[in-house]
Amino acid sequence: MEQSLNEIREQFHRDLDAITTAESLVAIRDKYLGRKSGLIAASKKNIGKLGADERAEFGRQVNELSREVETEIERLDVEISARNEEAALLRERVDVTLPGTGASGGHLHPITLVRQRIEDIFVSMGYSVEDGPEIETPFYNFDALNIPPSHPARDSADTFYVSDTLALRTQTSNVQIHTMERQKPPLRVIAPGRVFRRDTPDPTHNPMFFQVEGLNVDRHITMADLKGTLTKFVEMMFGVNLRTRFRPSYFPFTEPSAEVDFSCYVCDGAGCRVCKGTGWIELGGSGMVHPNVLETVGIDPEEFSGFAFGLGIDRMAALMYGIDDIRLLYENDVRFLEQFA
Ligand code: 2NM
Repeated sequence: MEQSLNEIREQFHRDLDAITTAESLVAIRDKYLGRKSGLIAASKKNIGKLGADERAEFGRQVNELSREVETEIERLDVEISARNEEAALLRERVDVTLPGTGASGGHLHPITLVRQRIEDIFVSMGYSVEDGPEIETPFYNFDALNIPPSHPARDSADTFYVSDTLALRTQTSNVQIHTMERQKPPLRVIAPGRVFRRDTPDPTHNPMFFQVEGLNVDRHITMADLKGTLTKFVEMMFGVNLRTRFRPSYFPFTEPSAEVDFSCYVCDGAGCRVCKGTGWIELGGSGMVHPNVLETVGIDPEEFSGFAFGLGIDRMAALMYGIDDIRLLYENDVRFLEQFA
């Protein structure tokens, strides 16, 4: 009988050594401790064959084996659970010291970056930033600017008409006209925004582009104020020690009118690729506001005078970022735009 219990014990330990999972542990419990067909229960059936003395001793040994099996199974169950948990932790381990993949945030368009710099410069000089409609009547886009009814710029070959009475503005001057109708001088405003012209796209032209126009109306405003203002702007935008020059020109809305150049910031006037060998870079157009324009908006040209200018924002962006084709700014290819984050 003792031999038999020892055999069960040895078999149990061999079984225990062989198992690795909690499921097989349940099977072992059944095999040894099962109430009906467990090996320990089965060995109890022989108890009747024993004498009274042996019976008590056998009962004690059976109970001891039961407790031992119970304890061992419990111990192994805890061990397997701990092992499983450790394996799971290893499997799901996250190395917090690895570099992150980074969230790609958005950023401003290069034209917006340049526009904001321009706005900051003029705001620092006391200008306010004004906005206006991109679809405009011929009055605000042409008539009020002293552009005659027969002027070629009005032709549908040059201007996008959306109806008989409305067109996409060809410059932002409509904003200055609206502003002068509303406000009495002194007046210092810039109007940045989109403008539209029926041009064939090429590296320096796009049918939609960005302009900033400026207007300063007060008593005793002269050409000297214009030159001082734009020279200061060039210094703040492209670098100190740069010079400007004003070449006589013609616009219907200004008299006199002038094209503005500034000395090349790459070669300082010696001539290079950026200035195409001339030493000068074109900035834009300018002039003294035509008396007819002032009169149209109810400002007395005998009492007030003003200067105005128009600069290309995309041209400046192309210059500052070394972009050789202005159309790249409008394709919205993220691989291109990302360079200006
Ligand atoms: C330019 C060049 C010269 C201009 C004129 C006016 C207004 F409304 F006051 F008459 N605004 N902007 C102007 C003057 C625009 O663009 C090349």
